Amino acid sequence: FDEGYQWFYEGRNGWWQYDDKTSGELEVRYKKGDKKFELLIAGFLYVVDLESMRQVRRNDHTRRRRIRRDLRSIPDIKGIAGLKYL
Ligand code: V3L
Repeated sequence: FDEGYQWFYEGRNGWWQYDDKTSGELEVRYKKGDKKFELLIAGFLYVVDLESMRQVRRNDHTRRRRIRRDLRSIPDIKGIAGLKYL
């Protein structure tokens, strides 16, 4: 894992950090140069596309969110995987 980098998915008014396990998987795929792959997240299969930087629910393509790899210190982080920072 690169020092200081994290993975985020889009929320309504900011970004959520992926849980550590999923972040680790994303980072490994990213380093391998994978472009498109499936991930199981909280019981649902999502297709992650690292070229368009989106995650899309596999069985419902209307459920799409932007994703980003960025420094841990970006200001508009809401929390981790739905768990709000206080
Ligand atoms: N990791 C964890 N939960 C996720 C992820 C993910 N990568 N992707 C979707 N979900 P959809 P606000 C989010 C959750 O895209 O107030 C946040 O974590 C998603 O949770 O339609 O809008 C918050 O818990 C949603 O509950 O498949 O910023 C919640 O939304 C559910 O899967 C509200 O965040 C369906 O998402």
